[in-house]
Amino acid sequence: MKAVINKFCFFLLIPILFSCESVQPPKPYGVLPSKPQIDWQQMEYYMFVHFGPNTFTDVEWGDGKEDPKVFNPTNVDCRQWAATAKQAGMTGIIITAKHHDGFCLWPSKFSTHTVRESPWKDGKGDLLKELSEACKEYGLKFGVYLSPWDQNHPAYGTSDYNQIFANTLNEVLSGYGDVFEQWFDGANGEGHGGKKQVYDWPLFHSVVYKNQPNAVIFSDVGPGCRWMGNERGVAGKTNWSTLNITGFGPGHDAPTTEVLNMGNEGGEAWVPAETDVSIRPGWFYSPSTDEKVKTLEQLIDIYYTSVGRNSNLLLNVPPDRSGRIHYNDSVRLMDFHKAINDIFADNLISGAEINASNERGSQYRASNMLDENYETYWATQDNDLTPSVEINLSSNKMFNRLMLQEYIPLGQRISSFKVSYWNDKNGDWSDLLDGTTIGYKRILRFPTVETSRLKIEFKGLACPVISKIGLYLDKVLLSSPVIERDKSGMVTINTDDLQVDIYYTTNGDVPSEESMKFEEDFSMPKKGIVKAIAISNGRKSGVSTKEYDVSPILWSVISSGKDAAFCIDGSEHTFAEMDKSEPLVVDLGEVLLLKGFSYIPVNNVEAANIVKYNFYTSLDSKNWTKVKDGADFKNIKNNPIVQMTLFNDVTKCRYLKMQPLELTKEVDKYIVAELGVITK
Ligand code: FUL
Repeated sequence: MKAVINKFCFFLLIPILFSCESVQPPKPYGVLPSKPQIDWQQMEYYMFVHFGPNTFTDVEWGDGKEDPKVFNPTNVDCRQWAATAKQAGMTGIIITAKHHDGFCLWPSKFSTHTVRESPWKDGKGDLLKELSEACKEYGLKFGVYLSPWDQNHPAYGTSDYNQIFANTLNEVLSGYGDVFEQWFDGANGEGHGGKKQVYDWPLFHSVVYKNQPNAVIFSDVGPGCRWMGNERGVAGKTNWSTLNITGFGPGHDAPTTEVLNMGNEGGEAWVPAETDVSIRPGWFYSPSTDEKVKTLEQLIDIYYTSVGRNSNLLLNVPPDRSGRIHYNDSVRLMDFHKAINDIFADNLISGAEINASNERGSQYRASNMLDENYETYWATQDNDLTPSVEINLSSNKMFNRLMLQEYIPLGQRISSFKVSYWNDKNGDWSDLLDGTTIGYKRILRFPTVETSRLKIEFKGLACPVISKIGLYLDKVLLSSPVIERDKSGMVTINTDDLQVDIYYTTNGDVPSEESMKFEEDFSMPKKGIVKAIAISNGRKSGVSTKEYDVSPILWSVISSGKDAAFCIDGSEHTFAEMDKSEPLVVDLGEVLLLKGFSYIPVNNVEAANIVKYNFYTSLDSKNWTKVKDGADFKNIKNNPIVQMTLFNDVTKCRYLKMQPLELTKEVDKYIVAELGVITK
């Protein structure tokens, strides 16, 4: 009897075995990610930490001449950084082990400009040790940023430097356990005495792979992952993880920022995008940015334009001068994490029925897109490049977010797609959106629809291989109020939302329903701080903050130039355009005691902003004192944010003169959004 059953079972099994054997998985398309790149992509969101002498000197780029004694944090707590990252939902931390100033956060044998020479822990500290251990404790991956550009090292610009940098790299990558990402900054400026260096990238890469075979190498062009072309947090809507790399290199040799932003369809190598952006305006901590931490809405927006556009998000959270993450950043991160969790907690597609126009076989059925397992996916037969799927929800549902994920181990295959929903009113399908690429993860935003049916039509370079579809309702936050002050010092507070009340404070307190209600513009012509919140039926917006110095009410621009007065009208949205040969001269209308000035460039990487300049002050517009000689705004090309510049001494003056010497691009005219003062 036993034998009979066995035989019988065997015959039953034959069709199953046969059907399994006959359906092969789809063939991979184009270049493919390596296993470390797949693991890296699944990390999605992790922390960048900029920490070093610049934390204490209030500059974005130190010049390497800083006394190592400036690095003197009183209470470094890497466990607090790791705990914050973990609680914020992050998966790792990348630390600036050495920035352009050459200062090493570990006691390197190959430099005399390190923590060893600083007063921190009497020169016995090792930040990489503390952070790598904290990451291990909190289950986070550890990564390192090392800048080849080194303005301190005496060998920079000589034939010895590349080997010295390789030794440095070797030290970092062999001494602190696993490193998931090696971040190479492509910046290549001058070192001692204007010396330049040609970097030996093959040597640097070999040191990485020798020590950390699974590390993903970041640079403008990879090879592990790429810079996505701006520091604003906005990856391309079209974003290929493939890139043409022949003839290109990091820094000056990089492809255009547009190509970096979008990748190349059918590109030669798998080099996915990473979005690096700071939670504050600058990369390093400054007390002047405590009130300028990005709002919750800005962070959520960045999530959609990075993780939601096939890019990992590397969010910079710079520790303060004590060596801890500041309360303001930490609170914002927790709110951000909660908001993202809330939005994506409830996948409205669960329980839905899904039908595809084509299925490769039962192993690759459409319902694989509804489970949580990334490894199971829907695929069609090889020759069907334009299939569609129809989703029937069990009842009418409201949603405004669609998430799609390709199974990237088989390549990036979708080149476009179209989504429509069943419109009960018309009794027909209505267009919802058109998209281009998907990649590892794509999240689409659209106005809320209520429907029970959704249709997605795909177009692939090869047959689609889709791992997941999700539908969500983002109960969009109330918009944070926009605070603006005009030339005369009148402050107005606006919001896009209807039927909300705005409350504000001018004493630095966090506003609430107990605060002053904004009903009409108010005057604040002198220094001050305004904080505002929108509230509607218990729902609250994020808090907006604006800090002001004296308003330009009495000011006038003396130099000619197109729309010259726009650079002192209180608005960042308008700008003056001047001939490069002509300085910008401003009459303050009264004598002021100034600590420095502020310059707001036009916030666009393509704008002709000022990089290098001379700055003068005067009491009578005839006798000028040069207070800045050949000074420059660091990193202004990639990150065109407000520049706060302090003079060496407090200066009494009535007139200001700024003479540009170099612009972010080679053109004859420069532009200035706003010029302001920092009074004593
Ligand atoms: C840039 C640097 O110049 C900035 O200072 C910052 O480190 C940023 C992440 O990369 O290239």
